[in-house]
Amino acid sequence: MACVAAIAANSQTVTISPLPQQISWGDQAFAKTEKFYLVGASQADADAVELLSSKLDIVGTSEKVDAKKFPQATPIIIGEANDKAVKKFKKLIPAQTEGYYLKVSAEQVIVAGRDNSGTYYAAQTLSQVMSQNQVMACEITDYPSVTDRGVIEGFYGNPWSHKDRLRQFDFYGQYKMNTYVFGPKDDPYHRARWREPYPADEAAKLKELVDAAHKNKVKFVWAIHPAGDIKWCLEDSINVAKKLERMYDLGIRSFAVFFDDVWGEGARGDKQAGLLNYLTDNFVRKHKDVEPLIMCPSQYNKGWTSGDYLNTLGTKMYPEVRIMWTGNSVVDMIEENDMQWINDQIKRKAYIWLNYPVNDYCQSRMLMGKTYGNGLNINDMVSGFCSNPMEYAEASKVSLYSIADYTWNMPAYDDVKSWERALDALMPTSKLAFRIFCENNIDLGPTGHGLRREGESPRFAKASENLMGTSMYFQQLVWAADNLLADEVNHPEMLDEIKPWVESMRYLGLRGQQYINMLAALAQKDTVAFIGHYRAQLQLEQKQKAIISRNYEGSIVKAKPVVSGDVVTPWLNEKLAEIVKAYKKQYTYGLEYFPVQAIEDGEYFIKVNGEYLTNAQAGADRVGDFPVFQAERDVINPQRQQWVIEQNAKTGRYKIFNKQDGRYINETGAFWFNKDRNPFDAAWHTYLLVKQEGKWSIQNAGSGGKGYWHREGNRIKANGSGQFIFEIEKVK
Ligand code: LOG
Repeated sequence: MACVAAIAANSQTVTISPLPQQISWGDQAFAKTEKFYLVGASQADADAVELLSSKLDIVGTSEKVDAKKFPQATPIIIGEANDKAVKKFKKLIPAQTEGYYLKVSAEQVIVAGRDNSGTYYAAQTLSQVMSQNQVMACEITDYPSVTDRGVIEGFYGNPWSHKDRLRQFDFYGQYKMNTYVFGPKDDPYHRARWREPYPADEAAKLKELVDAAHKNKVKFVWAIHPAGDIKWCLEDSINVAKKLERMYDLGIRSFAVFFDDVWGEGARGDKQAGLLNYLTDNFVRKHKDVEPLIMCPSQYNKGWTSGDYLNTLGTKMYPEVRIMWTGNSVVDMIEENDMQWINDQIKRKAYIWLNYPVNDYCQSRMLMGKTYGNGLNINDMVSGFCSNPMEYAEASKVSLYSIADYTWNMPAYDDVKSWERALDALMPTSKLAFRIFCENNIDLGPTGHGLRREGESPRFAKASENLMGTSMYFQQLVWAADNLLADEVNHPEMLDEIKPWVESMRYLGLRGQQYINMLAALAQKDTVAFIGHYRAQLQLEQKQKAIISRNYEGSIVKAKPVVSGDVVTPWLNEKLAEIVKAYKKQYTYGLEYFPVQAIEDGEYFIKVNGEYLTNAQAGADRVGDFPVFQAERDVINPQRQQWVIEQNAKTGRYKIFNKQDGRYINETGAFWFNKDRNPFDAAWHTYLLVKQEGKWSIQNAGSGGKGYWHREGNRIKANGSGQFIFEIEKVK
């Protein structure tokens, strides 16, 4: 025992984030309460000096190491490679830009940067080392794997607030990310009204942001998105240059031009290259302190490439202009082969725009899981690596913490450990509750972009093997939610952001408990109790469904939270449907409390104006043809006009298939059938049926969008408003 305790007392208790390139720990150097004096402060990076002064007990400054002047204090020797104070340690400082050497010992601390950022990062690391109660000696040689590391605010939806951004910059400084690209799609002066200057008050705020970024050694890259309506003429080239010039006046020194998500004229590679070259000549090169431009192409992922667009950019655009890239598709993780391919096309190193953890295309989900899937050997193949996050700035930090880890020390990146450290750092005293929250908010569900994230609700499969485990799991959800909702210590801004999801998780837990109660009531044949719990469950479900995130006036995107949308939620919905079915089979008591199924499972004619929807070319394997309207009953093959309509227990939506050959109708109104995915795709091929004054509307649901079926010529289409036009009649 004594031996174990001794080891514990003499080993470090903190893991530095991001992981340093080289680190060796020694014995105890001093206590957390140690006093220090600074040597070299007048020449050293001012932000680094300020940081240490705010975090440590600094009793004064001195020109040289002088034990007599501050007998009770330890010297911190600080500065950049050529500064007087650190000159003699110059050989120890790594040659890489932003590199640093940090040595903590009982006698002295050395904080030596290759450049200003290096010193600042050494100071950041030192403040992490100092967070231990017994501060252990250590020697660190450190530098980044990727030159431009950080975040691109590039999503659709509510842009981050001023305060969100200020907090982000502190976070980037803390975890050594050096880049922030400003490109929120719904900032009017970035995109829709790109020609206009920011109003004075907004410009002043931007100036404040730029200063805050620079204090944290973060490059503030301001992006313009003129592609929607730019005219390829000198006048508009001048308009872009003018706007950049105005942004320069606010202190911005790095710029980007975006052409993503446009088609037609705005997407022409030759014209875009021309504009970037014009801006390089007439704006960048006119200033001594402006970085080469960054551009986001229209074909920004491999799936969208065609013609010689990329080659045009690669050959016509000045080689110093950096080109952004999201990977093999819009939302993708990046690997070595992918980098090889794109770099060959554009004849330069692509600048990665990683569309994760952005959730603007799956707004009901919070993406709180591990950040994995990017190659660990691509650091020399990229000219930058930025993550596009969620409009939920604080919640995004779980992933951004790992992006910082990954881009700083790529070969050593471990997504699992990084995620664990992120939870610790972000919610130190609510870690367990926060962990349960994050575990249940991981996957994106099926989306057009296809990315899925593994491991949602990882403990549920085991837990739900038996009743006790299931009950415990739902209790945990409630416990974690209650703790987070009551938490007044940790990270209030984060809790505020995730609150709608936390509340939804609480309702999910409570509903699960009611399900367990329903099971017990059924086992005991207690119909009154069963109906009681059933009703309680319904009420909870209604409250859960009423939760809306970002529900304020002027909100660009409101979201209906879904928690564990891939695991626990569908499981519970299915179980509830099953148990209700089982109850209805045995009992009649309380039937009036169950919602009436709009249409009973069965076989139907589907008609518009008396004409029958008909499977005219039956063929079980054919896809893509579509049913047509026919005035007459088909007396030879009556089944061609008979449609089986069944409610899907899992989703409550209806599937519709033809009696003749079993083919389904898909979201475009065409036939679909997939042997591999038999019987059908519940996410895509299900509908909502609603009746009003004798007529039905059939609406796409799930992944199929929300379009209503309507009649176009002789067929149905599902992209419009065709409400209450269908006659649905039971086949007798
Ligand atoms: C947009 C981006 C959006 C993201 C995810 C790029 C280059 N552009 O499909 O603003 O946040 O995908 O929805 C995009 O990724 N378009």
